[in-house]
Amino acid sequence: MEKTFLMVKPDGVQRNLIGEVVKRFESKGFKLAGAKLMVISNELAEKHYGEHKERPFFGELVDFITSGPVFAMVWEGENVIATARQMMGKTNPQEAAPSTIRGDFGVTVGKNIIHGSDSPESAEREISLFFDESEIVSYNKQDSAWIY
Ligand code: RTP
Ligand code: MG
Repeated sequence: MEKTFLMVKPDGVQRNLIGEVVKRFESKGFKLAGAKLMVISNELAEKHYGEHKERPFFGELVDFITSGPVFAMVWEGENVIATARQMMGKTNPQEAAPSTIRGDFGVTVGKNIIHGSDSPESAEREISLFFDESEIVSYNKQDSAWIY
């Protein structure tokens, strides 16, 4: 089954939105396969956001994502990568539709609550950057039969 990497950013943690975010993906029918509260090192932040290295906001982005604890997660389900991106909403919360996480809780592009992998390649790369194989849990859930 497809897996994605999602992360409540430092602003989401400080604003008590961990539960809200987890609730949305749980209620949707996705399965949590790994989760941890952690502070991202500079080195990990630069690797994670490597694609934005040349962008003018790169320094700010790294400073922000390392500024406090994040809640890192792996979620599993059919088409979870694209569906999670839809549930997050557009990068800029001012353009994100209501009922999306960024549309409901964010105001500025720099503090947009949540990160989610944007492709199967990013998901694989980000899961292995943040999680050891032993931290990914494989298990059966009774509700699967009512979702698939
Ligand atoms: P993310 O990687 O965090 O899930 O967000 P995303 O795919 O929707 O957006 P991306 O283009 O990958 O940008 C990464 C993060 O950089 C910040 N950003 N700031 N100041 C700006 O113009 C600007 N543009 C992007 C956002 O916080 C975005 O989530
Ligand atoms: Mg991105």
